[in-house]
Amino acid sequence: MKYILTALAITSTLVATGCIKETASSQTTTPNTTTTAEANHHEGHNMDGGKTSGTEHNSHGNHSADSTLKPANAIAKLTVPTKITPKIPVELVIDIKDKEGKTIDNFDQFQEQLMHLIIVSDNLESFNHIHPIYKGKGRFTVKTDFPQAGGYTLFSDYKVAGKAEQVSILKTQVSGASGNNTAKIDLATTKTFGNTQANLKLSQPTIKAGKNVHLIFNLLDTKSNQPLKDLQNYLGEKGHLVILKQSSSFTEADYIHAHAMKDTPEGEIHFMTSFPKPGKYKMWGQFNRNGKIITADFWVDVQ
Ligand SMILES: [Cu+2]
Repeated sequence: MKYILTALAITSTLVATGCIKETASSQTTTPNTTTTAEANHHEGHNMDGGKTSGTEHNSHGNHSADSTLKPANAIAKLTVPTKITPKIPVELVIDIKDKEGKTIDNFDQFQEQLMHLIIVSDNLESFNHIHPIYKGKGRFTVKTDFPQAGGYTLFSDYKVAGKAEQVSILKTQVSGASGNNTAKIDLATTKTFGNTQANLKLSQPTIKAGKNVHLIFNLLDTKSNQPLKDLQNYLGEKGHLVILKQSSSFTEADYIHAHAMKDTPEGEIHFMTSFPKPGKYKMWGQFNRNGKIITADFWVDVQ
């Protein structure tokens, strides 16, 4: 099954109107979603406006059977309070409309939710994965806080009923003296997150852009030093992996969401994906340890 992803430039506007800020976003692509249910063979990964790039087997595909669906080309608008202060919860309102400005009413669930919202700070230090509640008439809301001052990008991932999954990019600003906006790139492959030690292993010594790579998260209990035995499914899968390419201004082309492969050894979570372009990428693996979500983040360098 072949299909072409057409990436259009994202138009983002930040309008301050009275007591609210609004950010509009539109694009017409399906997200870079990797599924392990099948390896969709579509050629190239079209960030560059339509050229296909070689015949490398590329597993970027939609969620399983969705690859025949058409994009909805919906537009998301974010409304937040005028002033967002670090660590104070605020309500985020996301309205989904069609190109004509008509409200979209019906959405399909995927990964057990109607919308997945990934929020990252511009320096990629903070990561938040939340699920806005559908209020009807195209409106999703969620309460959250932001850890520090500075710019944030929100990747709102949803599926208009009967259409392909899509990602809309939204941006917002958190007030206060913003610290370091440059990403701290740490290429360590062993890190400890609470009582979990995560080791990242790659199927090859260097990751090449456009080539499939197998990412293995080896998870050990820090007390027993044994592979985790208390892993449970998270949002219907053994784990989820969000990958973002370091960028001064994110687009949906920088976003990859990979799903864990099935039938892997205890304490190991495997992902298969490919990175579209050379650069530094940060990834956040999320796993469910007996009801508690662990987020394990790593940087990788793609040649
Ligand atoms: Cu989610």
